[in-house]
This record gives sequence, C-alpha cells and structure tokens, in this order.
Amino acid sequence: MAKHEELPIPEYSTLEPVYDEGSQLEEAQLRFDNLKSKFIDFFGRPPHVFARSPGRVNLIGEHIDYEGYSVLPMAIRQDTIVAIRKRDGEDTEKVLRIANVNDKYQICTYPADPEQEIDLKNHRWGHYFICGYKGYYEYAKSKGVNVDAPVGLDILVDGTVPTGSGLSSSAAFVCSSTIAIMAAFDTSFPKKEIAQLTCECERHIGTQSGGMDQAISVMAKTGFAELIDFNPIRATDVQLPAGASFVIAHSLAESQKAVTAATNYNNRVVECRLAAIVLGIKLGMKPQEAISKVKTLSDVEGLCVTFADSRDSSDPVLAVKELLKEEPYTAEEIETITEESLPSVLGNSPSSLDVLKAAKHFKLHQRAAHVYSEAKRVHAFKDTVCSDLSEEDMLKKLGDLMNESHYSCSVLYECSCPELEELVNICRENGALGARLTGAGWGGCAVALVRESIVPQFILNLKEHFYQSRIEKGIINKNDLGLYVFASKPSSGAAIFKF
Ligand code: NG1
Repeated sequence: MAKHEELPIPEYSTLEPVYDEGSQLEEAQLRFDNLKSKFIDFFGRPPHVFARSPGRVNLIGEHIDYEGYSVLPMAIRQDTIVAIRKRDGEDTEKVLRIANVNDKYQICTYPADPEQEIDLKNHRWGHYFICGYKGYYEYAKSKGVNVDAPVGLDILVDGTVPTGSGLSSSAAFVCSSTIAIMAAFDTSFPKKEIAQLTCECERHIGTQSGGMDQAISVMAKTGFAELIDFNPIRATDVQLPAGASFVIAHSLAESQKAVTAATNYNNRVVECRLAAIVLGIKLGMKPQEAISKVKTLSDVEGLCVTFADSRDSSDPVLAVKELLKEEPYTAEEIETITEESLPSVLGNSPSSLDVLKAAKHFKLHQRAAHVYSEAKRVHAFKDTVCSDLSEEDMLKKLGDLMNESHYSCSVLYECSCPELEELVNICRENGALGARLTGAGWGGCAVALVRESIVPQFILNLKEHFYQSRIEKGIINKNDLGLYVFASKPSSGAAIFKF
C-alpha cells in the first residue's frame, strides 16, 4: 500500500469525510452554500472546485523546523476554503481576481503572469494566494510538467483560522490556494511534494519559514497528531492519550509575523545560522568550508555531539555552553571568526540583509541552546506518548515537557510577550498540567494540556481570570469568546471538493 504521504490530496463530492461531527457538518454546509452563492454574486458563475486546508496547533517543537528538526503539531478544525474558476474560453482578461467572504478583506487583482514579483513593501492579503500561484508554476516547471499558458482566475476565500494567532492561518491559505490551483488545472502531486512546494513558496512573502505548518495542513489525519520529519518530509501518526485534551487560548496580542520578520522571525533564523557556522569553525571547520556547507544547527549537531562525547556526555548543548559565549556577539566579533563580512556570509539575501540592518547584536548561545534542547523534547514527548507509563504519569510528564518548552521559548529564544506569559501562568494556576506558547510567538495563542474531565471548568476559569477584564475594556466581545478559547481534537488535512 502506498504510504500516506505518497498519496494525492483526497477529492470528495460530499462534506462528511472532512466535517463529520454533528453541528460541524451543518456549519460547513452553510459555509459552502454561502461561498457558492457569493461566488456567483462576485463573478457571475459558480466555482469549478473548492480546496480546504486546516490551521494547526503545535504541541511541541517550536522554532526548530527551519533548523531541520522534527516537530509535533496537530491540525485543528478551523480552516481556509478557496473556491476557484478558470476563465479560459469565457473571456480573455488575464487577471487573477481574489475576493473574500469577509468584507474586511477587499478584492485584490493581480496579473496572471506567474513570474510576477510580490510587492513586499505593500502587504496585501491576496499576496498569500500569489505565493501558491507562483509556487505551482515553479514546481510544475522544475518537474517538467507541461502547464498551459496562464489564464484568468476567479477566486473566493473563506477562512476561519484566526489571523496572527500562531495557528497558521497563512499556511492554511497558501496550501488551500495551491491545491485549488492544481485542481483547477487538473494536476496532482503527492502530498509530501505539495508540503515541500508550499513551504518553499510561502517564503515569497518574505519569511524564511520552516515547513511545519504546510506539512501538517497537507498531511494531517483525523484523530492523530503527527511527528513531522524534514529532509525528506515525512509524517508519523502519534495517538494522543485518551484522557488528555488540548485547550487553545488566544493571548489577544496579534503576532504580525510578516511585518516584524526583520527583528523577530527572520532574525532568529539568521542567529541560528550564524551560531551554526561559528560552532562549525570552533569545532574544526575552515571558515570558508563552514560558510558554504553549514546552513542549520542540525548540520553541526554531529560535531557538537562528538565534542560532548569527549566529556562523557551526548548532549550537543554542552558544546554550546563551552564554545559560545553568553554575552551577545557584535557583528564585528562574528566577522573576526568567519573571516568574511556578514552580508556575504548570508549570501546577500534581501531578507537577511534586512535582519542585519535591524540587529544590534546576536544571541548565538541562547538560540542554539534552545534549538538543541527543544529538538530533544520533541522526541521525549513522542516517546512518552508511546510508553507504557500510567495515564497519570504520562500526562504529568507531557505537561512538564510543555512547561520546559515554554521556558526555553520565553527565556532563551525570547519569542513570548507579556500577554502570553500572563495567559500561560493562568492556565497553570487553573489545573493545566502544562502550558506553552504555540507557533511563532510574540503574541498569538497558548496551548494547555488539560485532563479531559476538567475542560469545561478550565475554560470557565480562563474566561474569568484572563478574558473578563478584556471584555470589560472592550478588547473583545463577550459573544466571540468561543473563537478565542476552545478545546481542540486532531482534525483532518487538506481536501478537494467537487460537487
Ligand atoms: P506560525 O505560528 O504559523 O507563525 C511559524 C512558522 C513555522 C514555525 C513556527 C515556529 C511559517 C509559515 N510558519 O509558524 O514554520 O517555524 O513559526 O515554530 O512561517
């Protein structure tokens, strides 16, 4: 039997296989009916095909996917649906018209030219569709697949993944767009290839992302979290303990990842790269060799482990502790070690140059210590879930690992924020066995491990201790609380619908 990741995206003619739980199905039916009728209102004809891709919550393994390390997310039920229709033969206007059911997002128009550059200085919501559009053409070309000349496309989008929440609304949008485009052009690739191509094409938005979000959105299965490995991308089912529930709670601080990339997300990617190169050099590589060969901390893990071995340990963090100073490095200090200017070390890539311009110094020790320790926690989490510990002991151990992960994100990686700290503490004070920020951080959501039996009371307590004061200040509306705090079960991955 073909492996799950070798299969194409499933195609359905009914909603049940994806939206199968009670009121969820009715809600989904309403959404699809609404999408279809709005599509006709906007464009005068119905869509040919729909594609949906879910958001995700990452249970553990933060900011390590782009360093080549495995992560452990699960898909959530909130998703993005893209309805699409080709305009070939109907008229000749070669433009992409991208509308949204939510009128907060104004209709965007782009040329149909797949070679177009995305205008990063003017961030528009439709840019995420263009990532998928460019990605589709780039990938088809690289595979030697014959693609027709670009035609006009009409697109209508309906997303329920809250934006800027660390639940990966951007990947849900990029993946559903790419899959809708492929379906409209009658092309199909295996899931693992779509996961790879969507990861690469989302980088057109200017973030140097890893591939976690796209991989889980494309490859998720109902009822399972997935251990996602990279190079090559692979997903292994992880059955979570029956008595455990994962509650997602929004800190109400919006995490604007694309806009803050130079000081936050891309800054950390650059710091990890520099840490890896400096470690490589300190562990015996020639500067030129390290610069050309070392891309991520996983590339020098072997050297770090050999170093640790000489001190009777197997922990790469030992090398970090002994070879990278705790005080931040200046650019000049790193250049003395690399014997080359930092812009040149980083290949003069525009997004890295933006990081260099904005950075005062580089915390190599802290970032590398986070990455190596977090990578270990992911495997400890998976091993604990698969162990024969009693449920009580298992939940306690998983909670401890989540708490350690949060500490590392907050103190070593500095990707938390005051609202997330407050929320994580309130979760723990109200019975969570563990709680941590999830996703990129700097705002967005926390995820808490809670015994299934106390979930309703836990959510009530969060409402009282975290959300009530924000409702009174008018930050959120009381009736919208269900959008900001909810328990989540592992949901299914991307799908195509033709009715
Ligand atoms: P979110 O939470 O979607 O911003 C981002 C990256 C992931 C991963 C996490 C941190 C994108 C599309 N996603 O997720 O690849 O690096 O941060 O673990 O950039």
